[in-house]
Amino acid sequence: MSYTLLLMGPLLPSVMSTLESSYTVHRYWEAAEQDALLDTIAGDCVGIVTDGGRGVSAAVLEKLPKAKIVSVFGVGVDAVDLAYCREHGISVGNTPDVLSDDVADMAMALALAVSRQLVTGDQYARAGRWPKEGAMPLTRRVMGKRAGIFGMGSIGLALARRLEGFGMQISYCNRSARSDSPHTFVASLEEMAANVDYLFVTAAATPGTIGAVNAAVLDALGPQGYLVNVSRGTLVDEPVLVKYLQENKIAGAGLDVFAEEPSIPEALFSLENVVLQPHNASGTWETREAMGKLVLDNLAAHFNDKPLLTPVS
Ligand code: 8YV
Repeated sequence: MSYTLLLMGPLLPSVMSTLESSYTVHRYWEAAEQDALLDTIAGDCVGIVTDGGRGVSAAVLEKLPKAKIVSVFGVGVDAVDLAYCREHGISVGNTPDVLSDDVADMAMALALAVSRQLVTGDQYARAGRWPKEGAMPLTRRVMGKRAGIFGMGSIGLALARRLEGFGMQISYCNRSARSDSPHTFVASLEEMAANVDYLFVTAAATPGTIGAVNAAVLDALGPQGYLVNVSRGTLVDEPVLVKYLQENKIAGAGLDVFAEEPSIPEALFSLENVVLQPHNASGTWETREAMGKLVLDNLAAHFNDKPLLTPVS
């Protein structure tokens, strides 16, 4: 008899098929009556699989008292009710490190795209404007500029390695200085923002970081500064960011994440100083396969009474 799991949302097809060949899987997002599904499986369901965006709420967890593992397809666990899990002895596993290079690549790509106006240039070329109107407007150099990284975890470190290749002066704002980083530690986000051309957001969403990129930080970044966010939209005061972009109070933004995904503030769609992505920084076949393997390995470890490979502490 296989273990019964609840799957909150769709994952990579290969991961879902391995999951469904090893476990009895109930698909929450497809259920017409979700509460009824929870009632039906409550006596059997011993684990939950979800992704970083969906997570799992206390309302679902409390209906499944036998579920003692939440295996998350993603590094961010802000959508999982961790306090509930802690209180009820539920293990939580996530997928750190395997996605850091892709997320750092996306941060770099967004910085390049918004500074060099890649999307605008592409549209200019495709619309046949070059032969008619001549060269497109000039853009801004990236090489040698000053970069500040908010959140120097595995993704921040991977990003710093890329920024070094662009000859950037790098500073970072983190809970504490890192002995394994040669870059300049700045305790205050506002102070760091005042001294950089690019502010990269790579911190996890926690009560201490949510809303941290506020008007004061964007004022400090100033009209020559770019914001790049590959973490969570909730770290930024989004209405203020939209206003600042409309009024050119910052130079531009590269955004992979938003406060109310999958909604994106419509006001951003008409702005040329913004490059948007639909939360796709970890979205490569290679990384999603590696994330899926970790999700499955964490489940296997749990059901074999072994420590999770990548537990959330
Ligand atoms: C994923 C993420 O997009 O790792 C995270 O925290 O946000 C992303 O890698 C998501 O979890 C997959 O749906």
